[in-house]
Amino acid sequence: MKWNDVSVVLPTIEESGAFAVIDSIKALMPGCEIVVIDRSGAEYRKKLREKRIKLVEQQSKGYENALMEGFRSTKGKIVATIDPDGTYDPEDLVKVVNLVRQGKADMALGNRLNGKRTRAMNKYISFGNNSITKIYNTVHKIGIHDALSGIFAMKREAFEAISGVLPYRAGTLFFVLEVSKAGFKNITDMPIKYYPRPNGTESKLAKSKLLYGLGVSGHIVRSARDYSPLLIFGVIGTLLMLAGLILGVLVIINYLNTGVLTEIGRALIAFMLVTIGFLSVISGLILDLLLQIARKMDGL
Ligand SMILES: Nc1nc2c(ncn2[C@@H]2O[C@H](COP(=O)(O)OP(=O)(O)OP(=O)(O)O)[C@@H](O)[C@H]2O)c(=O)[nH]1
Ligand SMILES: [Mg+2]
Repeated sequence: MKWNDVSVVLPTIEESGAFAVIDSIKALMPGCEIVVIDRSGAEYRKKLREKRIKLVEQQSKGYENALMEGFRSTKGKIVATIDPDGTYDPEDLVKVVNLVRQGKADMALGNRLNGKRTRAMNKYISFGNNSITKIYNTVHKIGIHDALSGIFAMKREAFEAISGVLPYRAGTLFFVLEVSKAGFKNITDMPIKYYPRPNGTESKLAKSKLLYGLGVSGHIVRSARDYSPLLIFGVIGTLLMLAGLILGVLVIINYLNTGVLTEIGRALIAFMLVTIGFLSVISGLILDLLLQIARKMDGL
């Protein structure tokens, strides 16, 4: 089988596992275009050049920018990526690429989670990834399971549709979100394997994983606010009101039992929670109304 229609982009910062990944891809998909988008030192780049791949020296910063820059310099009808740090199996890349190649999807992703936690992923990342994927699926009505996967592929047209978008810090989710916003809704995933990072190599994103997680979550809340403010403000507001009501009932029970109103502080907090919750729901309704109007005006 010929693979000339496929381009694979590998993002690297001093990633020692990349050389083996390049060899595997060449063996598994002979003829495919391999582009390495790199932000390493001279020594590493020298070794990369010996691999006879297309080396692009990254001008921008960050993972999302790296992939955008890498994809822009490809030619294939299908563009794909795999994190070349030894945590993914190139055979899985072939399977994911085939989903797009066979016309089964506009975009396909590897799913490391398979509904449960893999040992290679720490608890915090796994929980964050799971929650983000669930919120994202609900808001955007897509059924993927691993929004931060390091293996994905898409049709060239899907990439062209988003090639002008300014990347934001959301990892793979940035691509999923923008591709679906651009009208390529057929986004699917399939189970893949995931291994711990090889000993002696360090994560490039993990140094700031908490910050990264916060960045991604911030983005989710913003996009939920823009897409369905009623959902996000409604849920937050309802939870606050519920908490306030429970606290209020406890204060009242205490008053009925003792005959004196001692828990004034608690009563005030309960009142505040209910008020803020109510305001949040009202804000959701108003933002939702504004969004409906904006959408109508867009359509005119
Ligand atoms: N060119 C480029 N590559 C990057 C950048 N940030 C991360 N990478 C590469 O992108 C891939 C994914 O980054 P990782 O550090 O493995 O992130 P991760 O998979 O979330 O973290 P681990 O679970 O620790 O592997 C790796 O091959 C990195 O070398 C960047 O700013 N530029
Ligand atoms: Mg990794």
